[in-house]
Amino acid sequence: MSLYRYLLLILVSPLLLLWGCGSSESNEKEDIAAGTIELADGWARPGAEGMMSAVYLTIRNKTAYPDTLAGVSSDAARKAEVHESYKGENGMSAMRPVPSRVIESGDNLYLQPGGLHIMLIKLKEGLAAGDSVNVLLEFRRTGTRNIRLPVQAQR
Ligand SMILES: [Cu+2]
Repeated sequence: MSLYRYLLLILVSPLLLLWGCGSSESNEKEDIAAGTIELADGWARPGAEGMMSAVYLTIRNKTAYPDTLAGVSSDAARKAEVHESYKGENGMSAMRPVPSRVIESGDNLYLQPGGLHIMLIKLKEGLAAGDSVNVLLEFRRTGTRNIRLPVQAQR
């Protein structure tokens, strides 16, 4: 190693260490202290008036306590439920309502195609790609959260 490179390394190393301190792990701890439930990657499927739509998102519990997703609603539909998809006896995929779901501190709850989702039942108006939709999520500990999500055909 040339002397020049050696000196450069000595100069740069402390900077790398500083960057290391700003790693995602310490950021996560700060978020947990701040106590947020983070809602990310949300979207809804298009649907015709009177029919259904499915809503998907990621819920990250960055609080220091478990929280429970206790209910959902939307002004875009007569009814909204949390559903899970499962394989029926005949191998057909089916879905059923999930009354509530606990999210441990630091855990993520993924609502995604083929798994958990929010079902919007009897849409008051048709939803088309490019529209947006309001969804209310009720958390037992941190309260109600409103999120506005894009309607899109696929993710
Ligand atoms: Cu469903």
